[in-house]
Amino acid sequence: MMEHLIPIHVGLMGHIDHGKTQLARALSQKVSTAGLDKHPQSQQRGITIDLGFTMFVLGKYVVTLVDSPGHADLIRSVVAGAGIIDAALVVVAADEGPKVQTGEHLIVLQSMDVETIIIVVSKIDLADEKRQASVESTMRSIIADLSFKRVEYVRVSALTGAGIDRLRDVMARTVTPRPRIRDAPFLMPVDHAFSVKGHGTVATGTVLRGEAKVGDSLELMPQGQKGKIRSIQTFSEPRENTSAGDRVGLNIPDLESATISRGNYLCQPGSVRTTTSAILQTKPNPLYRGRLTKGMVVSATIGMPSVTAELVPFRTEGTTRVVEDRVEGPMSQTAVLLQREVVAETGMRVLLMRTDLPPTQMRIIGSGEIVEIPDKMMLSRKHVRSGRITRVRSADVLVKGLASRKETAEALVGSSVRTSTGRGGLLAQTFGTRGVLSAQFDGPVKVGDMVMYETMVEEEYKFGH
Ligand SMILES: Nc1nc2c(ncn2[C@@H]2O[C@H](COP(=O)(O)OP(=O)(O)OP(=O)(O)O)[C@@H](O)[C@H]2O)c(=O)[nH]1
Ligand SMILES: [Mg+2]
Repeated sequence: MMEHLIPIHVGLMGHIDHGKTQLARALSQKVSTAGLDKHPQSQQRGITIDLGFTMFVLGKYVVTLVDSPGHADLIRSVVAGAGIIDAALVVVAADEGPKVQTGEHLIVLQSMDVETIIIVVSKIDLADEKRQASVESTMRSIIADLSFKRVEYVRVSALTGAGIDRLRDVMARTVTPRPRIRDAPFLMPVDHAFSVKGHGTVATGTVLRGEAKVGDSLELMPQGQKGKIRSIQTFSEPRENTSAGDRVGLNIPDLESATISRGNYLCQPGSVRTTTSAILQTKPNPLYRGRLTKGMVVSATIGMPSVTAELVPFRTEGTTRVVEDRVEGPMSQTAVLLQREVVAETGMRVLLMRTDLPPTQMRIIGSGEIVEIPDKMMLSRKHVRSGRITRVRSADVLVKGLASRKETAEALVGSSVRTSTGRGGLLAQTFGTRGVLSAQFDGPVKVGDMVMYETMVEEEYKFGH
């Protein structure tokens, strides 16, 4: 029956304790195996530790709610969730009003191109009408500075049920699925993997594109292991096949559940590649106040997995990518060097974050889109060799220190140099056997002036080098 409904995926985001999980319970009919706050630590601490999935039917839609943790340290789960949703409910408690992670999650959603959001003012049983209106109006002014396409406002209490039906109506009217591409190789990021007694490994996730059916062989990436689908389920209902947009559990006994982690992908064998570096077209977050420097270590979420990465900003001169030590103003392109291999393809969204900063500061540097995945990340750096003028003669000038041997000096003949005083010159010929060069300058120079010879050195860049 569920197979005739259109699947949509809606994230629940917002500051810790603002009532996301309680709202998921109020809206839902079925909780999945990786359901709400099942983690033992979750029950102990009374907070959400990991993504939780529940579902309910809403008119022609079957809605999967993706409940995320509000705790600042668990922001990577929020970003992972943002990659698989069509819209989000941003929950703000009426008693507390917007807090740090309210804003941070809004930036994550905007960076990940989630265009439709519903601001849910929650716990209205704890605040009077005036207070509710004030929280809503603060949210309206925050939203005014952001670029969401569609924003709705609803006030609810998960405790009394007030506003829940209206929230359902608003969701039915505003949330639309992102385009689902069926006619493409199967691709699904895994969010949970576990072993079921008598069945073996089950991997759950949201199918990003393509189709698969029972009996098909899939490849686990980046590991590269293959396995056959024995059965498929959506919220414990068995089915024969699945396609883009579905939330499914795939039973693949050939795979070992312990080797699968969040952000691994199941795909049509041979259809995706892995990489340890990529070129990003970046969209800086205007609220990020920190500096960007070469080799800066960040957390990069590429599709679903988060990886420690180094940023190497560069500018393009002709076909050469020249590394910049520091970026003043917004960077446009950057190389990202990853600590480990991940699945990547051009067009994938990447979120760049400073997880080393305290969560009260803006941690999101910006986002980007992968525009190129080179086989080797080759970047160029300006290399400066310097020497000094040792003698000024009537016909030429002698320069020492640019080379130490005649052979090296010979290689420099014909090259342009300049002095620290701004004179341009040409290295004309070698002089003697010690690497001294004879040069001509375009103006007066004197003994002791520094002479610089600049070259571009192209090197392969890797994380940690
Ligand atoms: N009075 C009242 N309390 C609520 C309401 N919704 C949630 N709560 C309470 O607020 C506390 C936090 O609720 P949760 O739903 O777990 O909050 P959360 O946003 O999921 O928290 P994290 O997942 O840890 O970020 C719990 O004690 C809930 O019982 C509400 O509508 N009214
Ligand atoms: Mg929760």
